[in-house]
Amino acid sequence: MGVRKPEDTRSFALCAHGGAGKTSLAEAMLFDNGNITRMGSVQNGNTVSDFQSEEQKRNISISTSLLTLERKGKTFYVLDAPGYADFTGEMSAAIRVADTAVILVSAVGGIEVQTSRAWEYAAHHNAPVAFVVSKMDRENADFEKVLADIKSQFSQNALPVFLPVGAGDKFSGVVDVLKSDSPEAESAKEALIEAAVEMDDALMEKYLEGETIPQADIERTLKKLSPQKE
Ligand SMILES: Nc1nc2c(ncn2[C@@H]2O[C@H](COP(=O)(O)OP(=O)(O)O)[C@@H](O)[C@H]2O)c(=O)[nH]1
Ligand SMILES: [Mg+2]
Repeated sequence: MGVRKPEDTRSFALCAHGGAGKTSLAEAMLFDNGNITRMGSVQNGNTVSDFQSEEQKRNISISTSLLTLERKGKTFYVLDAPGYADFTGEMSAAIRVADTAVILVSAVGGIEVQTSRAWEYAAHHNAPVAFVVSKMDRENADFEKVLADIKSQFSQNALPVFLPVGAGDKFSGVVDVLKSDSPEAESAKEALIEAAVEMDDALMEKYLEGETIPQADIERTLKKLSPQKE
């Protein structure tokens, strides 16, 4: 495994209301990365993250698990924090030590009590936040509503970097907004470009002169966009 340099490591805390899909997302990440050859499920009590017998019996996460993924020369530490109100200390501690809080919001359930608590903890620990909208494959999944609620309740700076394609049984995946040429992603792309140029005078100048802004410049600048600082 060798020595891991700090600049080559990333850590993020998965936080959400209980049942939003954190443990399932962690399992999917491990599967996608080739760490496991079969995806376990919370129902079957065979996920990597819910390894304690009490977690498997109750089908919920009780303590934070640390998962490690090696990908593209980087080491990712994924902290799967439990979402139930009894264990919020775990969530706060996970956010405190991680580089980023990844807050899952179910496309069906929307913002719930522990979602807001995750947001408050992230603000308290000054942690950057990325939202993931889960359960897009479920009936009544409503991405637009979740996005509108995140904007109105948490931050107008929340802008989609990936968009879902379809919903419910028509859900077929996601598109990378900056890389996409699809007309559906056009306004989201424009919003990301505008947010980037507003933070960088040199980019603004290029933008106003009608020049195309390189994607790398947009991505680099967007990293400074903090949802916590309105
Ligand atoms: N259909 C569907 N079910 C999901 C998804 N993510 C999680 N689930 C289910 O939702 C339930 C709660 O998921 P879990 O990963 O334990 O949520 P956690 O409490 O946030 O860790 C389980 O029954 C999962 O199988 C998803 O994207 N789609
Ligand atoms: Mg869990």
